[in-house]
Amino acid sequence: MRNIFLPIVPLIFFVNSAFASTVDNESNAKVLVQSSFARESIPGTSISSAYMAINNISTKDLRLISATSSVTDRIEIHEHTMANGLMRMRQVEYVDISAKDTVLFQPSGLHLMIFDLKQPLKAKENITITLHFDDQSSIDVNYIIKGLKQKKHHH
Ligand SMILES: [Cu+2]
Repeated sequence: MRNIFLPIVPLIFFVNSAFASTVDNESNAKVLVQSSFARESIPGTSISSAYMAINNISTKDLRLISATSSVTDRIEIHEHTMANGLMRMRQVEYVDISAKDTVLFQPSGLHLMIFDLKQPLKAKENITITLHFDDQSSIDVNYIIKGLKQKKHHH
């Protein structure tokens, strides 16, 4: 996520990967979604997670209330929290994005949790997720699929 605020080189990279989606149903843009990506699904599972930065470019507070996609019938808004040194996640009903503010969905924080994938998500493919807001507006966001991190599980 930190790349967002770095100049020039990362921006060119993001533009090339078609990261930005603007505009809502009405044509007066309310949110700008950047740096959107989803994780490749772990083999043998039908879950994934998706991340992005949602910038409310309007002058009114907005509330993200749901997300939908053709790749599944079940996407939840989740949040990671640390409790007694353990990473936990829980579902949240909505996420408020104040006027002119940006909310980050990022690993170890807020994320879209994708369940019951109809097909596995493969690296370098794209999916579309529609974000729905409490003012009835919505936005289709393109998410590039990133490969799984090659990290070993230690205990
Ligand atoms: Cu989750």
